[in-house]
Amino acid sequence: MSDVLAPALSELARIAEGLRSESATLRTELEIRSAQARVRRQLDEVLRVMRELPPESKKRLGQAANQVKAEVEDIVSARLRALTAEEQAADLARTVDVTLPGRAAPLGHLHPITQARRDIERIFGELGFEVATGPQVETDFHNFEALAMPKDHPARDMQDTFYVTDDVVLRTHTSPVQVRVMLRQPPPVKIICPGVVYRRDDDPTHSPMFHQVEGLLVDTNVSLADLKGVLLHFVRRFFGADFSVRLRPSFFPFTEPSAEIDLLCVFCRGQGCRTCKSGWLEIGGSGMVDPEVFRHVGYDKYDVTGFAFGMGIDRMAMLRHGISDIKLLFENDVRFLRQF
Ligand code: 2NL
Repeated sequence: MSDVLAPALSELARIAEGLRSESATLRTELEIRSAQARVRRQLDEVLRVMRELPPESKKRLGQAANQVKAEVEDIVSARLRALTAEEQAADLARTVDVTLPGRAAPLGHLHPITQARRDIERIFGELGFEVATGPQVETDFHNFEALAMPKDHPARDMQDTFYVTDDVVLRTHTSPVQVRVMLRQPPPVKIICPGVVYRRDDDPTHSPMFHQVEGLLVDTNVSLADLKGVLLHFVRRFFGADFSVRLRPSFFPFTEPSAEIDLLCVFCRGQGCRTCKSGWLEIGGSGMVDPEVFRHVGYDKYDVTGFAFGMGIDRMAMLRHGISDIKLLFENDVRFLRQF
C-alpha cells in the first residue's frame, strides 16, 4: 500500500509548503482565516486514504498529518501576529506630529463698556474710593425723594423712567445706591457706584438703558476744589495726560452748587469742531451735595460737606474709541466689538 502512502505524505508536505509561501500575500485576518479553512479541508481530503492503509502506514501518515497541522497553525498565528504588528505600525505612522504648532482657540475679550467700567473702578480705587452696588428696581424714595426731588417736582421730567408701580421704578441713576450707603453708615463716605440705569430716552446718543458711574465723597471740609482735583486726575488717567476738564455751572436738585463736567474734545482738542462746537464735550454732572440730601439720610449738614458726580460709562467708552452711535455697543455684533 506504499503506493498510496508516499503520494499522501508528499501531498501533506506540498500543502504545508503552499501555505508557507502564500502566507506573506495574505493582507487581512479574513484572508488568513479562509486560507486556514481551505488548508484544513485539503488535509482532511488527503487523510481520507487512512482507511485503506495498514496500521504501520496509518501511524506514519497520522504522525505526519499532526506535524503538518501544527505547522499550519504556527504559520497562521505567525501571520496574524505579523498583521497586527503591521496595523499598529501603520496607526503609529498616522498619529499626530506633536511637534506641529497647535491650532489656537479663538480668544474673546471684555466688552468695551466692561473694560471702561473696570478702568474707572481701578483709577478711583487707587484714590481710596470703594465700589458700592445696589438694586436696579428702586423705591420712589431712594431714587427721587431722598435726592430732593419730591413728587410733582419739575426736575423729575428730565429723568422720566419706567414705573413698576406708583412707588417702584427702574432707577434713573445710581444715586439711590449712595443714599442706601449713607442710610446705613455714618460719615466719612468715599464710594463710586457703577451700574445700569434707565431713562425714557432713545436716539443715536441716548439709549433707554445705559451705564452710569456716580461718585460720592462725604467728610469734614470737602470742597469744590477737591471735586475738581479728583475729576482732573481721573480724566487724565482714563483719556490721557494731555486732557483737561472744565466745570460749567448748571443745576441738579441734589447738588448746590452744580456743574456739568466737560472734557477737552477728543476729536479737535479744544479747537471747536462739528461734534463739540465749543471745543468741549459733556461727560457728566457734579456738584456739592445739597444739605437737603443730608437731611433725608440723617447726616448733620453743619458737620459734613461732600461732593458728588455722575458720568456715563457708555459715553466715555464711545469717546475713548471714537464710536458715534451708542446702539453699536448693545447690538453684540462681534465684527464690531472685536475692534476694541
Ligand atoms: C449726570 C449727573 C450727577 C450726582 C449725579 C449725587 C448723588 C447723591 C447726592 C448728590 Cl447721593 N448727588 N449724584 C450729582 C450730580 C450729578 O449726575 O449727568 N449723570 C450721568
